[in-house]
Amino acid sequence: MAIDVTPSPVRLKAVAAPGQPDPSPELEQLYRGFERELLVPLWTEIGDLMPLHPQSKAAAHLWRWDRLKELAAQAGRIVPVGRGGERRAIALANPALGGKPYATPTLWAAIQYLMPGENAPEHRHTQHAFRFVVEGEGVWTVVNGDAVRMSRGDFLPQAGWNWHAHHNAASEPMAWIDGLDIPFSYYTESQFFEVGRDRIGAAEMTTPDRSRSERLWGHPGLRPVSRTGALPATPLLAYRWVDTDRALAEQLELDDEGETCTLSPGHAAVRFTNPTNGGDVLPTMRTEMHRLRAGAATLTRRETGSSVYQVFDGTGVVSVGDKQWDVARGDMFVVPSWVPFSAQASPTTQLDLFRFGDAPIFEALHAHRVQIDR
Ligand code: 1HN
Repeated sequence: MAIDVTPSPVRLKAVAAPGQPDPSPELEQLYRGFERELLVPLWTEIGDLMPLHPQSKAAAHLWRWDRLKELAAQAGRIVPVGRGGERRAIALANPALGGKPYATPTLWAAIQYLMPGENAPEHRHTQHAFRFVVEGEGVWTVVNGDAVRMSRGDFLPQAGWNWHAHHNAASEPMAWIDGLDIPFSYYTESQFFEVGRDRIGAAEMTTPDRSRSERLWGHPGLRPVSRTGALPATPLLAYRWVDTDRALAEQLELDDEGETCTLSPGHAAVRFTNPTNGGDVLPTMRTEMHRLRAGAATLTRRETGSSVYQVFDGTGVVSVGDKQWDVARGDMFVVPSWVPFSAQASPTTQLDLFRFGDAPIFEALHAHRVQIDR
């Protein structure tokens, strides 16, 4: 007769602790019975299942841009880009998430690298994505046949299920960062993926200064009257640095003139929005650019959900829970759920921080909470 020796994944230990039944042979026997039948009692688990406040599994962690760039360049020399692997993208793996390519429990963040003349093949997926460019230019991302230039400071959202490919038309390699809701899609088992053409058409290899999407949607406060419906994600494929920079600079000027328009004195911030409904650019991700005047600091803030930051420019000090780092251009770090965050620009340079987070998910579920220490 075959004996089923598959071990139960349930492991229960009788321990003497407040709120726990006293260990005894009968209790051990009960727990072995639970294990055999794949049952877990609430009284052994309640502290982990129902903490008094979020206790993220993720760790606060920082990745240095010079290390990311160096390894991405090395990958550029030895790893081809093509069908199958799809992208030369190298993800931040949070040290507390078991080696998975997850920066936080919901967010993927990666450095992507494309050599001169290279093409990343066309595909589409339901995961929402964006690119943000901390340095360089020369790559065009081609979205549904629309070639969109990528340059320093540009933010390029890429809503799920749009065809996209990338093409480096320059004589230099280029790196940028990708943010996607891959871990969230993974847990919710809602992913679809489809390959497109191996090579985009010659007509899409053009390098126009302005994409079709910008010509239609990239005019502040103006929308085409032929397109009045609210869309779940932004149709604008590039938010240019000249506009972001000016919005931040003018917010700080108004702050100087005594208008209360910043988050705190010397801390300007703008959110990238969907021009069809004024909300976040993507259904699952919130993206913002923050600027701290030289010497200025943010308030200390914590919120449900997680964020990833990249230093766009300047130097300063950031605190995430009990960690503190001196930061410079390109450095990336993670702020887990409900962990306090603050930043301070160095005394002599302003600090620009690009931020993306999963707040739209929490807001949609009425689970978003923010606490600010004033
Ligand atoms: C993807 O399509 C891109 O298009 C970047 O650049 C990162 C990570 C996983 C799956 C698809 C891109 C990705 C990705």
